Amino acid sequence: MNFIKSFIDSYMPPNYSSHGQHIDNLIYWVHYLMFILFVGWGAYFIYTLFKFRQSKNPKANYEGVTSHYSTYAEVGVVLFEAFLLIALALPKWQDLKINIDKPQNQPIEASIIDLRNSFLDIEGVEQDDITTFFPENEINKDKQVIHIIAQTFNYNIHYPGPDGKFGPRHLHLVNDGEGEYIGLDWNHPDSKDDIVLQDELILEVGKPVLIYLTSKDVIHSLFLPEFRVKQDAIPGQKVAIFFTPEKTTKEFLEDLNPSEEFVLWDYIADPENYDYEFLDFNGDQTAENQSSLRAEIFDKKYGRDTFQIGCAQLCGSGHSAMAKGDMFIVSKEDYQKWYFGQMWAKNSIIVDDEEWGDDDW
Ligand SMILES: [Cu+2]
Repeated sequence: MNFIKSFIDSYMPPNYSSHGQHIDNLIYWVHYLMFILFVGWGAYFIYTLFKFRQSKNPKANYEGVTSHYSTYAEVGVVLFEAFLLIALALPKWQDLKINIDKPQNQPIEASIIDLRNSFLDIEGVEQDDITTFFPENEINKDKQVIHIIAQTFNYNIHYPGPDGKFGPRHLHLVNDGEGEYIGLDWNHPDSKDDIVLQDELILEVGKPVLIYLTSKDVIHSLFLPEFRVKQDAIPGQKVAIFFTPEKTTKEFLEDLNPSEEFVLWDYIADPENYDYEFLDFNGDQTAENQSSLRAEIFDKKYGRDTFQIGCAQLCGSGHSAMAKGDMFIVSKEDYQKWYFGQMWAKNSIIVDDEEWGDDDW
């Protein structure tokens, strides 16, 4: 059966999630069983061609089969399928969807603490600003909980922010023209620290991800092939998806071409007020961001784009454009940096508002 496995492997993307091997094994087994059925039915077909050939059976027999073997065989098939469902499928489902290991909480990286403290030297920044927007207990929860709201033809990604609470979303607040794609009520206290991105998913490697997926308009299907995730996004339903990414984008791309160093901060789309020169995550005082040229540059450097967030449902005329290569799996330290940068951007907006007030504008 090894030839089936290698045939399938030649068409499968690499697997970088902890549960992915189970999915792959299922795909192998389905093909093994189908192959056995194919050979069995094919042999039976040839046998009947021979047994009921015209020279031996010049006249048709209208009586047919009188034995009960076929009935027994059918009962056998039903019992076997019941066994597959109850003894194999249900426990495996539970294994995959319910018995999820939770990693131990680990302290925030020392370099992030340094970064965080260095902001205290800046004029106008209070200890409270830092602790409000970068509380240590929230950045390092045991899993990443994210809402994804699909629409034609984008994915809106909603992070809860340090308070761990998702702000409420309302239909009447949706305004695509103003960039309010998910109708988040920004005046609600739970919303003030929320992060909303479009077509950009940043995840920490090795930490379980829990995504609640829904859709704003038609049925889409969130597809992360390298992580063996595919789930329909259905309007009016909130579907939970669990997976744990096991490889960073950096490792993935540098495996493809070890001679080209991947610098994360050059390619993560920079939000408003995300001051790269100031935050200096690259450590070289450059603020140059090339996220808009990413696909082109990566194709040249590595022969392919980074992980794609695809849509696996024919959702409309723009469906084919709904595969966006903007999913970054990052190290724990980079995730904390990114998170801190987001919170810093929000914090500095608040500082700006307080300093100048609205009257000056
Ligand atoms: Cu779609």
